[in-house]
Amino acid sequence: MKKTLTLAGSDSSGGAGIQADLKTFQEHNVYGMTALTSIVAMKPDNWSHDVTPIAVSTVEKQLDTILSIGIDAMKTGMLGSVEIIELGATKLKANQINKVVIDPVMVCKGEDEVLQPENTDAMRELLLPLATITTPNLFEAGQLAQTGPIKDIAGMKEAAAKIIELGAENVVIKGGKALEHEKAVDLFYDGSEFLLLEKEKVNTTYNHGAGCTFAAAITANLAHGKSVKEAVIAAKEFVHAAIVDGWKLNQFVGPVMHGAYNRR
Ligand code: PXL
Repeated sequence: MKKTLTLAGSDSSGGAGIQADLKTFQEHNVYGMTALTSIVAMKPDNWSHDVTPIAVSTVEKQLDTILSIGIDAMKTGMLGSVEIIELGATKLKANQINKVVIDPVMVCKGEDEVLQPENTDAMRELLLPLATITTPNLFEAGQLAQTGPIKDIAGMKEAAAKIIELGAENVVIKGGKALEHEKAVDLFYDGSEFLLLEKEKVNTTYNHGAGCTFAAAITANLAHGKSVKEAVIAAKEFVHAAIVDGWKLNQFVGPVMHGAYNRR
């Protein structure tokens, strides 16, 4: 059985975070383990997010448990603090983990809580050099590459090149629906060849957890031994189906359907 780790936060509403990761791992027939970094709760009346960080010493104990077992691949999600980013980088290096998906979560969709610039700096400096692949959305790519807002494919290419310079082996920038383009485009770059992954845009707002699900699917595919490019291409199919079958959970949020691909 292939084993995977997610170092990420809990989304109590079940669509994103470690919940998305575990559901996605299960759908890929890998054994998922979790090191929880933070707990996100939503206010019932307006769904504003409330984030409780987990003590760094507790995150470390979880990582030590999981790394004593051993893993085939891992991902990161919401990390919450510079201390946790530093801890993650230290453990990754000490254990020579070599299939690492860095999903540089900066802010939840629809939330405009103040960015923590020190977290972005720490992710750029400590985690990108350890990344087999990083999976920023347009906003996160602009922050990591320090290119400013990205609007088009030329901007995505410029940011992707910077992110490779910063030390990531591969990058896939999620253009999604926000990009000024007729299709939903993600841009994959391995330092030598750009690959545009295009899909019809899905007209839905029920896509909560799509980013986490995509990164978790890449992680599971890497654990199974796929090449990075194959892992990304297969993950895009998986998350596209999950978005097509996204559904309304309540008046505020609609998660992707993590099991949609396998049910087709
Ligand atoms: O979708 C980003 C995200 C990641 N991780 C956790 C979250 C969210 C958004 O809600 O709650 C734990």
